[in-house]
Amino acid sequence: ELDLSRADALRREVCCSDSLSFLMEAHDGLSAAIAERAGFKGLWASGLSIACSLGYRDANEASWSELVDAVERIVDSSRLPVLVDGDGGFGNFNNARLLARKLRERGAGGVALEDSCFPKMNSFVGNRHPLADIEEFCGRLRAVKDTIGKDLVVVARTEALIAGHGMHEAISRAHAYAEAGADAILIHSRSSSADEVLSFARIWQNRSPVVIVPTRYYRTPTSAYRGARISTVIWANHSMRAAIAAMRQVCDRLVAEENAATIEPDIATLEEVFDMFDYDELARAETHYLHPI
Ligand code: SPV
Ligand code: MG
Repeated sequence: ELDLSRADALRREVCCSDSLSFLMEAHDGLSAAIAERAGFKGLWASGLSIACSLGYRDANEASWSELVDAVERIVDSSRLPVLVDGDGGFGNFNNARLLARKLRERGAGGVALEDSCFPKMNSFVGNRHPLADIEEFCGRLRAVKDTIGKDLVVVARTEALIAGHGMHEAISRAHAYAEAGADAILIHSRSSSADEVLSFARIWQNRSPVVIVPTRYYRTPTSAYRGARISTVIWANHSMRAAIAAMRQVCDRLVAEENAATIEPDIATLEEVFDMFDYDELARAETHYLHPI
């Protein structure tokens, strides 16, 4: 029941072309809770950021079960719907539908599957991103749709532009994936300008909702996406990158200064830490259950 309402909540966010939605990256319970408190309405469980937080490379080094465990912490730590980066589904149609079933069990609202081959490599690393055969990938999408029905939003992501195959290939793959039952199309680009995704959106004409990831083309104002009737923007890795910068700075200063006095004003207070996960509730519960009056 909870899962269904999260899928419905995610569908409202991701599949609505009339208003632009934003999904914020989360990679653990803490980043999920912070994003919720900041006011985001949905989360992106980023493969890159989860891998990074576990000390892995974004190359399918984390197993599907490690991903599912990370998603559970994200789901449990906020009330927001979570779109999970399922990479290519960890194998063929059978691995993809198993992943989808497990994600539903852990309370995800949706899964994004990309047309890469196992093991995948992060879209911004290197130049070798072989694409899956269209029919084979459509089989993964159909297997997932048949298995989890309406219980998860299914976003199909094409890496056609990342792989250098051009707009024609991207559009014809989007057609095939929509036909296979995808609820939305994620068009990924490594260009430093939004021109590619905007021209995709122009040609695609909202046959199904469009999701974008402006990691490299971060300068484009959001109004351009509203104008193009993009449905969803994913801020895919920004909490993880903020954490790297902040942790690095604190470590460097502690090594150099051997003293925490100057750092104290720049880091979260312990009160903020305890407030984040409602330690007061535990104290009240103890009064109720351990020491009833
Ligand atoms: C992720 O956040 O893991 C993504 C987006 O898939 S990207 O890293 O841009 O490929
Ligand atoms: Mg990813």
